[in-house]
Amino acid sequence: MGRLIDTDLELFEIIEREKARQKSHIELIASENFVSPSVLEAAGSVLTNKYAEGYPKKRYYGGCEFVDQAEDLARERLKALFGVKYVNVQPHSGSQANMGAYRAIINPKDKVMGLALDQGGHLTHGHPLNFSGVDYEFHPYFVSKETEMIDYDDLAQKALEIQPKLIVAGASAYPRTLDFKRFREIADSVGALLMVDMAHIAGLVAAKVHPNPCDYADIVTSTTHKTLRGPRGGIILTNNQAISEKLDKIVFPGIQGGPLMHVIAAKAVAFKEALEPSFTEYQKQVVMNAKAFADEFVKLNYHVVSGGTDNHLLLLEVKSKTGLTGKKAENLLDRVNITCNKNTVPYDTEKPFITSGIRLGTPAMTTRGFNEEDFRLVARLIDKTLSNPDNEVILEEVRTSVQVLTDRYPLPY
Ligand code: DSN
Repeated sequence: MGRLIDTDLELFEIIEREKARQKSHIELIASENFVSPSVLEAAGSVLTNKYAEGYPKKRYYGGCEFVDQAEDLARERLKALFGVKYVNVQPHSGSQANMGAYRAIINPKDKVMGLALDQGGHLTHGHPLNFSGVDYEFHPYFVSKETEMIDYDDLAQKALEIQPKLIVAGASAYPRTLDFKRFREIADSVGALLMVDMAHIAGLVAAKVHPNPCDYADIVTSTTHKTLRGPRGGIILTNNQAISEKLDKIVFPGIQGGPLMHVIAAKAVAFKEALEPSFTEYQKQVVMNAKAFADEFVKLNYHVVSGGTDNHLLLLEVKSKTGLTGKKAENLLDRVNITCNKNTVPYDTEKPFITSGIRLGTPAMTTRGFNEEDFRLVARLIDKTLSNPDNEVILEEVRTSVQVLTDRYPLPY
């Protein structure tokens, strides 16, 4: 046994290369963030050695007294963060959280409605190859062609026709505030349950810069590593005791075995950080940065989906202004050390692997200290890159500007 640098130089160097990439690139993937050294420390702690199947004080293994304390801490902090009565912090991921939530409240073959996957919905909201699409009968709802925002009237009408057991609200590429009150009213109008997957916006919700779905939904799921800025993992929240009791049995032993106690400890650290006033300031800046970013693209004559953003991300339709597909734009931006992902835009005519757009998020670079002016500059660098795809001199100029920016805001690792 020894340090990684001594025992496995090959892997050590891979990690060092990834660290250097993270430091030197402008990270705009809307679902990514940079955790604090404290979160990293807990995630890399000796708690990874411990098996703890079950829940605090009801485990199937001895020696759980300290991991019990870690899980209790995570649970209490999470309840305080979202003002909710019952939580489960064991899901290994957002997908596991969603599987647990579905199984707790609906049955196989039940009808469910979720946002269309090519309009911002998520894999676990009914993709035909995902367990959600296999186990349940999903029906999509859509954004309006005119406003590119969720068409709640159309959703209400479709819900009347379909009579779903469950409506799922939540998205992985939707730049606008979700109207949970309206979702609740629509669900109630057809006797459906409401589930909110707040993975993307959980940090904004915690900081009260987005309405809290826990006030409206029967069950809420999230990941912990996006705007919430914790380790990779999932969580489930509810105010309903009966749902909570069923859910705990479904997460373990229903779909998971031993919880990842090192990750649960890191979740506890992240929840503590999110309860601090500085986290609210951070989330306010995330949103202000996204607005400035979107505004600059509008000034540069890009089609910003829905005309702007209320949250941490924007969807940029690149094809009509630059002639490039989303895939080409993503690859080109990679070459100048700007990382983002191609993304379909509403009513896209390109296939999901090609797309007409890119998704841009502000959480990660806001963590590093970027402000509105920095994001306006990044918008201009993106435009310069996409407008000059074959001009190596200009691409080199952009790379230099990226390096100036990333050097100005170092990472603490
Ligand atoms: N893959 C995540 C995202 O990028 O939004 C969702 O799970």
